[in-house]
Amino acid sequence: MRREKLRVTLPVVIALGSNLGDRDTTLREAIAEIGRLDGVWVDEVSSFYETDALKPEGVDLDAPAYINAVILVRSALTPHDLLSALQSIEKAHDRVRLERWGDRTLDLDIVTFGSLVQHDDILTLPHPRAFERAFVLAPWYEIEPRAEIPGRGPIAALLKATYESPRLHARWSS
Ligand code: A4P
Ligand code: MG
Repeated sequence: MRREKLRVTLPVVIALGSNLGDRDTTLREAIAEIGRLDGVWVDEVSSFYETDALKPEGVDLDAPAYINAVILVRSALTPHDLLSALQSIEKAHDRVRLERWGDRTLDLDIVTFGSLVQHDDILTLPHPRAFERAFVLAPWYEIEPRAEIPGRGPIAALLKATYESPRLHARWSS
């Protein structure tokens, strides 16, 4: 009998964003790289949406627009190990951190990790701002309309309360 190691996994929602360089290619490569991580399996990928850049002072129409997407994965990695794997992928795509919410080639955020609610210097779960961002909620709603954010409620209601309208940019085809 073939013996397989059982690995306990939790469902994880990851948000991807890019507003510098070849945005589509960067996101496609990042999704493939996440799928190749040992202990991470990609289940669903949303369409790609174009969204206006949100800066600390508000929407900035002079900044390059983002492509945003959301993927659903299962992770056998711990939340911190997954975050550092995602940060390595960001780094490989020449991500530089100059200013808060600054333009970037690639941003990978963990939106939810199972139903975990936790906070430390490195990682906050759920992501503290995802609940009010159409650029996260719209792609997520497309692939998991009944999802909820622990402590915040159903994403369908959260999405209705947002003001921005992400524009459909490209359908996902693997
Ligand atoms: N961190 C804590 N919790 C998390 C989490 N759940 N997922 C820490 C990922 N990272 C988490 O992030 C700063 C630190 O947050 C990390 O070192 C990690 O330890 P960062 O990626 O280095 O910098 P950032 O992304 O500029 O900071 P921040 O405040 O997390 O930004 P946001 O909230 O992610 O917003 N506009 C559009 N249209 N589309 C976008 O995708 N993204 C942002 C970034 C701003 N405006 C945008 C978009
Ligand atoms: Mg980030």
